[in-house]
Amino acid sequence: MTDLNRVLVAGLGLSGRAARDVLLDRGATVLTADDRVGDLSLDAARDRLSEVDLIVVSPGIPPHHPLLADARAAGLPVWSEVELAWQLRVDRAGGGGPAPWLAVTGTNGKTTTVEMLASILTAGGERTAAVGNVGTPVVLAATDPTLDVLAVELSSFQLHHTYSMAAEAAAVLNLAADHLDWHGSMDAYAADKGRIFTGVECACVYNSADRVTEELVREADVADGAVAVGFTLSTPGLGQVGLVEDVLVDRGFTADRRTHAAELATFADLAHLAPGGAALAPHTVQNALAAAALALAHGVQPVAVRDGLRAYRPGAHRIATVAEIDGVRWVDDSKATNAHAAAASLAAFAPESVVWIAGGLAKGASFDELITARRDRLRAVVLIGVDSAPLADALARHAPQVPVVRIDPGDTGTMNRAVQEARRLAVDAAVPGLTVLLAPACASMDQFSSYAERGEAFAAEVHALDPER
Ligand code: UMA
Repeated sequence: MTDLNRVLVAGLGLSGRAARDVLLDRGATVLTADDRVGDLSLDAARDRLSEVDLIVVSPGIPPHHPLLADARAAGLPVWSEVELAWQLRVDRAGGGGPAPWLAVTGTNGKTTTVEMLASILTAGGERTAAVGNVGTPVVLAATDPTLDVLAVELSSFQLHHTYSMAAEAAAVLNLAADHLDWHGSMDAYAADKGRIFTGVECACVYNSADRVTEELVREADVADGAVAVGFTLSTPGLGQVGLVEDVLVDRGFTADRRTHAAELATFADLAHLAPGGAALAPHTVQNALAAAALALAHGVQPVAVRDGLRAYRPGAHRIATVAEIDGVRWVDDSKATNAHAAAASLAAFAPESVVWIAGGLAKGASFDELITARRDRLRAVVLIGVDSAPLADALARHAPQVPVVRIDPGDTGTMNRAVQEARRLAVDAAVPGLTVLLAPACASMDQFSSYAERGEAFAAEVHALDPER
């Protein structure tokens, strides 16, 4: 049993502060270190390791950081805030032990999926919260006795140092190259994602169209009796949830699944999630099916799936129309922080209809596949960020005919300049039905504090274009 009396909390962001507070409440002696906050840097903390029995590390600190290398060499356990949360779970006020966890990971769609899941669980009468990478540290929810069940979004960073979690049900939505600078390789990234299935009690949910997610289930060490359930955009076979025309159906959990599919919801229940009245994006339906599968594994009734999906409203910065000015639609998808998400975003628009604002921190990714697959959508491109060379090179290789404007990272008012350039390019194009789309395919932290701040800066500049508002 790890001693929790003397703990170093490395990183004092959202999760580090929550970990510190919960540990202090339990009477632990807590040392904190951060390169930006307080007076002990991560480097300086390397000399204080003899004072602690455990390190709780923030997700943004990569495993190759010298502090963590020293800790491993000294035999000190290194936990994520999620591992701490699992270890400190409290019993539910209503009895029955700690609240079970329904966990979601994947390269894209996990925030939407946990929020859909929380909405379905709420419709089913459960007291729940969407927590984890979505924004609320898991350790706060796990120590809250009023919650019946948790909808937990987990990033690969969080899973890397998580060892004991045994979710009631877990899903891997998809896997595409991301965060390779942090993990070192695609295999290491996939392996960390796969940890979500370890010890699962009831159901491992995978994407039938993404073989890697299915392999992760096959390789997982789960509890006896746990089942694998795939989600598909086709007619589901036994052991899947999927579609019969425009109806979401279940053949994974319903008692008569050998012969029947149980209706869960229809496309009409999701109609409010189609951008600007366009067709429902395939990934939205996949996310809804994954959320439904996790909720069914927990035991909610099919009617709660329908009611929860109807009630769900997407968060900000996810293909949100900010304004329509002089016939040009301005769309904020700042949440598209990698190539896979930007590809899904661009797919929602007609050929040659997008002035695309992209760039930021590339995180070691390649953009060749993205540009090859979506160059037909592009009318023009505005590149922002300190690291725009990989995107600029991919555009030059695969879409040389598309005009590209690069905003110098040394310029002040990056987003102001990007929006002005995008407007000029849209006006010059002089064709109807154009969209200026912020879907950067990159993280934001080079020039903004978060994808949310980047999206808000975009919206503010767009609104400033329209004096009528
Ligand atoms: N720090 C250092 N030295 C370093 C790196 C970081 O001192 O070398 C310090 C920073 O100064 C800062 C703290 O560590 O004070 C930052 O911590 P953090 O970046 O790990 O972030 P938190 O504020 O704890 O937020 C984390 C998640 N952040 C990351 O994974 C980078 C949040 O996900 C999450 O919402 C929050 O915990 C609550 O669980 C954000 C994210 O960008 C949304 N996630 C990535 C993504 O979705 O792609 C994985």
